[in-house]
Amino acid sequence: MPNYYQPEIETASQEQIRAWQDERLVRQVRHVWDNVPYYRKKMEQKGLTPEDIRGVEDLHKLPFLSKDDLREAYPCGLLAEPLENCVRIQSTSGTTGKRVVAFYTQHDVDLWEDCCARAIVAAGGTKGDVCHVSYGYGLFTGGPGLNGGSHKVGCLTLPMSSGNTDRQIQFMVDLKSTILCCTPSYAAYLAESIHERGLRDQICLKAGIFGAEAWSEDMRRDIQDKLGIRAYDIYGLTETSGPGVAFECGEQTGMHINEDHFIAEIIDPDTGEVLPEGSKGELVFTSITKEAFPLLRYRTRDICVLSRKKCSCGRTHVKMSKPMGRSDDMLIIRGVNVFPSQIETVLLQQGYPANYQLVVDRVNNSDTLEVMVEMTPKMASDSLADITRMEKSLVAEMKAMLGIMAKVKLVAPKTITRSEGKAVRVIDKRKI
Ligand code: DLL
Repeated sequence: MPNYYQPEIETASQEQIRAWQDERLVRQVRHVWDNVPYYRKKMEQKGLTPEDIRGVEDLHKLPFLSKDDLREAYPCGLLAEPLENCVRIQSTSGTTGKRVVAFYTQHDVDLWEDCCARAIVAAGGTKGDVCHVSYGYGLFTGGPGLNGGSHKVGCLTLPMSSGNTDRQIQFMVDLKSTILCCTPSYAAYLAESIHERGLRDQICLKAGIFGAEAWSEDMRRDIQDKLGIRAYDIYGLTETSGPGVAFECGEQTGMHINEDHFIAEIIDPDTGEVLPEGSKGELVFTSITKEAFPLLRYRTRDICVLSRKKCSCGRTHVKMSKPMGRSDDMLIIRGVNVFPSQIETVLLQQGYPANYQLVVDRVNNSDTLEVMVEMTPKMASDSLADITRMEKSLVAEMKAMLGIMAKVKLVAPKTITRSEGKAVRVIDKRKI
């Protein structure tokens, strides 16, 4: 029974990783050139042929792909295999424009599930575990990806999908779930609900695999404390297959990118220039093993840092930091760049739950930011004067973190709508 910790791959030397990437990149460029007229045209516009790409050192010559390219090529324009060789699609929610549809051959599904299996193993998962998958199933990649990974590890898999919190908790208790997979905001909600029902002692969870949205270190601590688990980050995007592109190990200091399948670069989001290791910039992925939907130099819009510092777990694959927001999630408020994650950090540090919503508007030609924050039940029982004092203190903390004034409104517990998938943190009325 393979346990999906694959030391010959996951602890390979830098030279070995590079050799795999060189060989696979050359093959992939040829595959795309031969089968994807859309990308071939982009290469031709740069005067490139496959012969110009002899390895990773030539990667920077290739044109970028962006979400706009994917939308333009919707639905099949970037498909690199005949449709009859494909066995699955997954898709983004399409809330910010046309949906992105990703295609998979059986081989692609297999490799994707291998990546998710590695993530489960890195979080301490083994054959005897009960893996409770509360990511959404269907077109969203979270449920199907972790479900497949869990099967491969040999865990008993509970395909819960999101929602129906009572049933989630009931199964957790009755079937003794040991690993919870869901978005961090849903994990926080489940933790809160478990405490309210007085069921904390009946929960057997030991680990959580949480991703698909930004979450801070403070939020990690909060969930870990409430559920008595270790919470691991997992990253991915529909365009590159789904979760499992990168995952955390026991060190919990960033996510190892599966470099045998993906080449990662960090670029300056404004100029496109490739930045040296350790620089903060936009993450770009090239998928070197995908058959149906291979993307070369895909701009994720996620801002992060890569590190090759030695990891105590022994894995040698490069680590990415938690995304520090997305360049397109970034709010520009009165000319200042604001990431929702900065606000979350302030809230959690001040002892507030991570239930908040930002409302951005424009009044008299000036941007306004209002932060609605839920109080804990104990805070809500404080006097009005105390609540006003807490609001003022939060305004000062946010000014220090963001550099701009925000209006803060403390609201009663459970008044901000809970999400069962990705949390809706921002309402930008300027765009409505
Ligand atoms: O969110 C895939 C996924 C499912 C990842 C389950 C992890 C777990 P999309 O819906 O296409 O795919 O959204 C991709 O979500 O570009 C990031 O901005 C964000 N994201 C994903 N994982 C993380 C994470 C899935 N661990 C977009 N931390 C990405 C912060 C994340 N942001």
